Amino acid sequence: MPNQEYKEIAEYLVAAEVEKREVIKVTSEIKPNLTVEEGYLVQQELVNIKMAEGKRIIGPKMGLTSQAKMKQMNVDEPIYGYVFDYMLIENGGDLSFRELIHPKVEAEIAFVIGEDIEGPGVTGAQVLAKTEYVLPALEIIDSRYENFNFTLPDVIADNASTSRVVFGTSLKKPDQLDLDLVGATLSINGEMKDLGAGAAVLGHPANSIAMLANMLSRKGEKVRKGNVILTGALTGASMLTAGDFVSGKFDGLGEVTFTVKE
Ligand code: 0L1
Ligand code: MG
Repeated sequence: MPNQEYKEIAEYLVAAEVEKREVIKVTSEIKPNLTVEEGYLVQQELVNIKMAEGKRIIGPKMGLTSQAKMKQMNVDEPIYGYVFDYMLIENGGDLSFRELIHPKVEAEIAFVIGEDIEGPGVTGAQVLAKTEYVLPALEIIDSRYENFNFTLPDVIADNASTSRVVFGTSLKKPDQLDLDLVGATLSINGEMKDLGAGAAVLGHPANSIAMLANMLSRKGEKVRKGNVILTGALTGASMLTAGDFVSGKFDGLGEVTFTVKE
């Protein structure tokens, strides 16, 4: 497929995000045989478009890191996408429902990277040694596809459904916690929607960043010092609606909240 075609698919997805409307998945009509590798080439074009608009990368993120989600999608490898500066919402702040299509929220642990991490062959222990801090987060995913209906190449092209992120304000050194044992609850309007532990993320959230570094190395890239990286969901994803008050409570890492405004 020529580069121009990847770029046109990326433009189709960026337009859906900007115009806040769901679109038919790429593999339905535009490119039925889109592969995983091509999905990442479209994603790269989408990243290039955002960078050309002056948007800044906060860090890559990992998705589909739990056995439950991988089984649901019938895949054996997680995916990555990128979080940009315009996606950040402060802890306790407001999420604008009208800016999004059909958002869902999930509870995650994020890492602040202290030194470059270059694959292949990176291990979770090496990641921990190069991590400055860990912090709690709520990720808001918002697939640009109708009804969150997509194949793996589709969701990769769509920047892994990345939309908004609320980072918590409690930063800990990674050796202050057993991150695989850190539990989290996700509540909406005081009702607990789901709960989980760090081990849901590939056995340990550091393994997720090791896998990310190894995946990035396939395109000659690395995890960079200063990246803030979402490692994947401890909980399932819950639908959001205007008026919701959302709270994620993390053992040893405090609480992250936001309100969904019209
Ligand atoms: O962050 C995530 O795990 C989302 C990955 C994409 C799958 C989805 O949109 O549900
Ligand atoms: Mg996520």
